[in-house]
Amino acid sequence: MLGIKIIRNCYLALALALVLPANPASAQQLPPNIVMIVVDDMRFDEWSGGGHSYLKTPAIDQLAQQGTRFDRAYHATPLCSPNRASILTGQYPSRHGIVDNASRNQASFMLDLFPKYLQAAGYKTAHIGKWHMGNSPAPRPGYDYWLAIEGQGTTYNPTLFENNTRIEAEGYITDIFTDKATAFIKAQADKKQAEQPFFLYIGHKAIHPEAVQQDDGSTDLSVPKEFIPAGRHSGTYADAVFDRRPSYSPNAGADPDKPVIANAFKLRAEILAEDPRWKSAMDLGVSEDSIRNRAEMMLAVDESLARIVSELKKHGIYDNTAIILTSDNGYFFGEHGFSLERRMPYEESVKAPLIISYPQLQKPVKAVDALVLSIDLSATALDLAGIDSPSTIQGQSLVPLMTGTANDIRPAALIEYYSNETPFPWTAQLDYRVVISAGHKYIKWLRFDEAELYDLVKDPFEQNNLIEVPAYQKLVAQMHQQLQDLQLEALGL
Ligand SMILES: [Ca+2]
Repeated sequence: MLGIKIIRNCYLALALALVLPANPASAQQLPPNIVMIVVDDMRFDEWSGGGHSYLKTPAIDQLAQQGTRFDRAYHATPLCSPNRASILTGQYPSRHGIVDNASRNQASFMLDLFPKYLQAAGYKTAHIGKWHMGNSPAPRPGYDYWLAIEGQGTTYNPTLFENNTRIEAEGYITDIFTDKATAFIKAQADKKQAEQPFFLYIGHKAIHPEAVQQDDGSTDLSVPKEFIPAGRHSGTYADAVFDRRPSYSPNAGADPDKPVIANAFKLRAEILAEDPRWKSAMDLGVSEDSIRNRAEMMLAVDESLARIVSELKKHGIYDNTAIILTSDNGYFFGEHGFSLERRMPYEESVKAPLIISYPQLQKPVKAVDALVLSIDLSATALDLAGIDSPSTIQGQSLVPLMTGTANDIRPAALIEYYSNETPFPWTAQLDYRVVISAGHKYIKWLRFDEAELYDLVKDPFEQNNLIEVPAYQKLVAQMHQQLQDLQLEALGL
């Protein structure tokens, strides 16, 4: 196919040479199809292989079995719009400018999205599902096929925008996106896809609660924040009880080690007392029902993956398709007192599920514990396609980690959070930067003279803030310097 380069990356070429069967017919290895699935708000542990105490996700488990699971993957920022922009541009929020969930429609049309590089190289590119970098559902540059919802959309009978045409669809939104995705795959396969690989992005609405987000980033409190599973899955886990993490603290604010959070919770208590709608909206501690409903929503996501894999296999193109599954941010189940705030710097929010499968890599590394970030996915997709990353991409390809040939492993990862918008007034001052190293997490609250330090090996639930402990002062100084260096890099300086 015109313009598509045969395997360029030396790591990938070497790895494929090592693992591919010696078959002269496959010497002209065509670039792979790439399917990228982003599940909204899925925690790192909301799949059975990720450690959920009762949810069963056989298709996701199978994907991890086939490919590579990244056990220390982090969101560059644990918030919907900014991280979606990071996933699709390979840039930190400081660089791409989508710093919050306010509707940045105009800015979102100017992002340097990696699918446009695939498209320029001859790929057929598709976006299906949630966009949410700006509420506008209009097609963004770089896509040949576009199907989106406006803002957060609705779970049942959603209004869809297919290549600028408004459609009133019927059914459950996860199933509808899956129908569209499998139809796209079929159409590509029918058109001799071997000559034109495709990139298919699926942005699930699941497992986000029903919500209306206004253009200023605030949410409409009159819309109940319900998690709505597909009817066929409702009640599957009716009696299940989630094995809560040790940092579960439904009553919030009791942790004197986290003064910035303790102050925010004082403000939260005042706001909740003033307006009773907040109390039901916040679901403090996150009920067992909410966790069950989310798990049941995941069942449709898992079925969606199974259907996509089945469709790829039916057309004989599964082996030459890379599948990337991740989320945009995590969620709290009452850990550290948080519930639907997300966006805070603790593991439940910042850590990502991430699985990448590419069957051409016959013996991929099964589990990677190197630090990786959402900004790495753009470089990874382009690397798989044999395309050089543009200099605007700040992340690194994960392919060398999958093939065990990486020699440039990130020593520390930066996470950014901007709090410009106001969906939760008590988080409005909580801008932070985080540095995660091999064993520690350093959190700097930008608007306060406060910081936190956790030993993620000895204290994985982040219950013991070491910031004032004399023996750690040298490490604190080192990590603060590292943070400043990484922040300059993130800004592109
Ligand atoms: Ca989200």
